[in-house]
This record gives sequence, structure tokens and C-alpha cells, in this order.
Amino acid sequence: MQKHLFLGVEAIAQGSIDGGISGVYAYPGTPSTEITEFIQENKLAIEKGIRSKWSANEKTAFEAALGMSYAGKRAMVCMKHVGLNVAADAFMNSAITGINGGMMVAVADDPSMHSSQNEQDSRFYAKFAMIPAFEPSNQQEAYDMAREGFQVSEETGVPVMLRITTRLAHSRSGVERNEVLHENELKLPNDPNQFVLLPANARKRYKGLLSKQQLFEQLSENSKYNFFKKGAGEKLGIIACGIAYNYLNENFSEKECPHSLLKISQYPIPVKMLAELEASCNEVLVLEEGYPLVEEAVKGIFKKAIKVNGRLNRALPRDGELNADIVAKALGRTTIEGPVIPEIVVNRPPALCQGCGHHDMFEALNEAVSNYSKGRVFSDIGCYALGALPPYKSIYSCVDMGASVTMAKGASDAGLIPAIAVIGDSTFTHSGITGLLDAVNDKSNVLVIISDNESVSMTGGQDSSALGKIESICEGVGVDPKHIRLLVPLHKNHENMVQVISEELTFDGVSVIIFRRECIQAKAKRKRMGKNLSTQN
Ligand SMILES: Cc1ncc(C[n+]2csc(CCOP(=O)(O)OP(=O)(O)O)c2C)c(N)n1
Ligand code: SF4
Repeated sequence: MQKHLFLGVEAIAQGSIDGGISGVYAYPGTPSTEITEFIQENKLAIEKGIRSKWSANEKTAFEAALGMSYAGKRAMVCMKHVGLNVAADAFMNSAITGINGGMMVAVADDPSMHSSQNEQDSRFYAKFAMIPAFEPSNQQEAYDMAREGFQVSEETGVPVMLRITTRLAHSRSGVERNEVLHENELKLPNDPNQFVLLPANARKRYKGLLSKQQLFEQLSENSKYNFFKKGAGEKLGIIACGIAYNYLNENFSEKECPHSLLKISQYPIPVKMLAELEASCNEVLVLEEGYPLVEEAVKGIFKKAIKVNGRLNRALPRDGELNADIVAKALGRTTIEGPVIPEIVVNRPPALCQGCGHHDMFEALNEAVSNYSKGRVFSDIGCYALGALPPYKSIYSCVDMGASVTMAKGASDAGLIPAIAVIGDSTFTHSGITGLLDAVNDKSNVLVIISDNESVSMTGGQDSSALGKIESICEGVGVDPKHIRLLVPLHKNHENMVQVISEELTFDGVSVIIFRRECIQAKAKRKRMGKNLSTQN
């Protein structure tokens, strides 16, 4: 059969199309973005009319997917790991409502924080919500799990999680496709109260979720993605989860792994298989990408005193990604070190593109705030967060999406004057609007700068939900139209920009300055694709 050379994210996208989804809902975030982009551009998905536009944030995406599932159809929701924090309320409750059409939560974690604020491990969320989770060890498994996961969701009655990490998301391997499954027909839930989480009903449904835990364990014990294999050696047993199984195999490509091995790619942990491993060795090494979830759990499950090696006892580094060499070292095998990097080759920090409007904005902002001491500009997450680095060093916070507005508001409440927020257009509609509403309701003394480059640039120039709507949103939440100012961030406008910022800094109340100029990278991409900016959304 013909093989396709798919990235992990593409394998998930193709698997979900072949698995019969009627819609994908997502907000961009590395390393998950290309799952949705693949579906948006895929010929079969377009022919089938699979719904695939970007959502305003991960919570709206999650709830829309749950709504599609309510209507009986199969739906996937995709996000990066921190996006699951935003969707967490809906996510936790969806385990209790359960699903109607199959629902998959595809989450991409970013250990080593290549492009993230933290390296949290989404498997904990699956455990927290008490739902089954899949963790592929390669691209073929990613495809198969995405294709079959909707059926598992329908059989168990709960959403299932598909968790990947950066290397699997962004590396390629051959994938064999399977037959394309039909989409579900529209069908309402049999129980009209299923999705009504009023306390009396929620209590009943929660007991139902608890009673399914045994079934989830059985599915893990019988999963084709999990297995136990007894090795020749008596001493060491290995537990390899997800992509760590691949790293282990890389170490034994020339011969069989001599150790007893438990591969885990479906959770909850298969406890019976774990008992077989326990019986076969007297020391265990746990290889898992992310936090020590399995490592902590097995200590409470093993019946005999058995030494557990892993991240907690530093047999492996406590943080960051694993790789084949790290695994080799933990196994006491020799590794071949590459050449030492000469001192002249230094890491270059990321920088704003030449010609980016953010340069002009920070130059004007720095000049306008130069009369005040440092530490008064709160930023958000987007390309403009690079304003924390030289040469601008303009901003003093970057915490989570939307936090610029609310942190500036809190600092202003504490008496910090002036308190300034810098937020991008996409982040503003993701979670800045409600913070602005708080500031308006409290008559806080804040200046909110919205850097509107008319795209979601940091993640590759996706369409922004904010396009053409920012002024009316600000007015709608109650900002005085006299204090909603529009500027074009160009060098020739520098004096005027400094003047407008200085004026608004003297205003005691909520003011908004919109810096509007399209991101030059997004503009080039849009032109290549023959798209018109005004018709994007
Ligand atoms: C909860 C969450 N979701 C997604 C991301 C990934 N992400 C980082 S910045 C960003 C959007 C930035 O867009 P915008 O605010 O318009 O700024 P720009 O990069 O265009 O300047 C996204 C989606 C994230 N860090 N956190
Ligand atoms: S991608 Fe766009 S917004 Fe980001 S730095 Fe480059 S030009 Fe600026």
C-alpha cells in the first residue's frame, strides 16, 4: 500500500478526516497549529465540507466541538498544552456530560519550551478528568489513534485525549492510510438531561463516570498500543511511554532490547501489564516525555520494594525533552558526542522581522514613557513580546494570553501610574476583551495599546478573529470613543505617535490606542495564496 510521508500533526489531521469528523475546532498554538491547517487545505476535507475555520480561543473551540458532538457528529478540538488551561472548565465538565458523537481532544505539549511559557504535561489533565488518553510513539500510531479514537469515544461515552509532544508533531515518517469512515448522521442524545449539569443530574453523571473507570482500564490492558515483553535480563525493566519508546528503540536498532519492556501508549496505566513487569525485574527505568506521571504512579502500584529510576531520582534530567542520547546515558550505554560548538558560534536571540510595525510602535512607546521610570508596561503573548529584549526592553511582563490588560489594571488599582498594556489583535479577542470590560467597569486608569497587525503572526499568520472589529468591540465594552485612537506604525509617523501616546497617558481613565499595519510576513503569505484581507473572516 502507498505510504505518505506525514508530520505527526499531519498524520493526526489525516486520521481524523479518515475517521469521519464533521468539524475541527482550534485556536493556533505551536506545535499543534498544522493539524487544523492541514484539514483547512485538504482536498477531501474541502469536498466533504468539514468545518475548519479558526475559533477565537481554545474554550470557544472546545465548546463548539462539544456542541457538534451533542448533535451526534464526530468533532475534533486541537490546541497546544497551555490552550487546555483556557479550555479546562469545558474540558473537565465534558467528561461528566459525556459525548454523543465521538469527540477527540488533540493536545500538543512542548517539553523544553521551544515556543511556550511552560512545559506542562497534558496527560495529567486526562487523569484529572478521568478519561482515556492516547500517546503515539510514531506517526503511524498518531494516524491510527486519530482515526480510531472517535469510535473509542463513542463506545465509552466520553471525549478521548490524543497527546503528542513537539518532536513527534514536527518530524516525518511513512504512514499507511486506512479506509475513510462515513460521517455520522445528525442525532440528538437519547437522554435529554445528559448535558444538563444541574447538581442533582451532575452527581448522577459523575457517578457514571466513576463507574466507567474499570472499562477504561480494561481498554488499556487490551490496547494494541500497549504491550509487555519479557526480556532476557532479570535485573532491569523499562517502561517506555509515547515517543520515548522510539528513543529506546533507536538505542537497540542493531539488536533486541535485552530488558523486560512495558510500552504504554494508552492510558489509564495498564495495571496488569505493570504487574508482569514487576514480576520480571527488580529495578525499573521509566522513560516518559514530560512530567513524571507514570514514574510517580508506579511507586504506589508496585507491591514489592523495587527501585524506580527516572526523572525524580535524576536518572534522567528533571525537565526538558528526552532524546535517544539521554536514554542511552540512563541505560549506561556510551554515546557519541558531536564536535564542541566553537565559542564564536553563539545563540542568537529571536528578533522582530525588519520592517515590522512593532519596531515603530516600541520606538514611539519608549520615547513617550521615557519621562516615567521603567516597569510600567505589561505585555501579552505574540511577536510583540520580543519587545522585552534589546534594543527596546520596553515590557516587563508576559504571562498568559490576556494578562497584559488585567495585570495593568491590577497595578493601576495598586496606584502604579501610568499602567500600560500591550496586546495583539488576536490575543485581544482571545482573552483581552473581558479584562478591558473590567477596567471600564472599575474606571481604571490604564492605557491599552492594541497592536493590530491583522493576523495571528507568531504562529504563522493565521486569520485573526479580530479583523475589522476592534474599534467596535472597544466601544461596545464601554471605552469612550474619544479615547479610542488609531495610529499607523510607520517611521514617518513617529512624532505623531509619541504625541498621541503622551496625551492618552495623561488621561485618568481607560484609553485604547490601536496601532494598525498588516504584518509583512502575513501580507506576503496572503498575496501568495491570492487571498483578500477584507474577506478573510
Ligand atoms: C493559551 C494560548 N494559546 C495559544 C498560544 C500560542 N500563541 C502565542 S502568541 C499567539 C497569537 C499572537 O497573535 P497576536 O496577539 O495577534 O500577535 P502577533 O504575533 O500577531 O503580533 C498565539 C496563538 C499561547 N501561547 N497560549
Ligand atoms: S512575523 Fe509579522 S508581526 Fe511577527 S515580527 Fe515578523 S513582521 Fe512582525
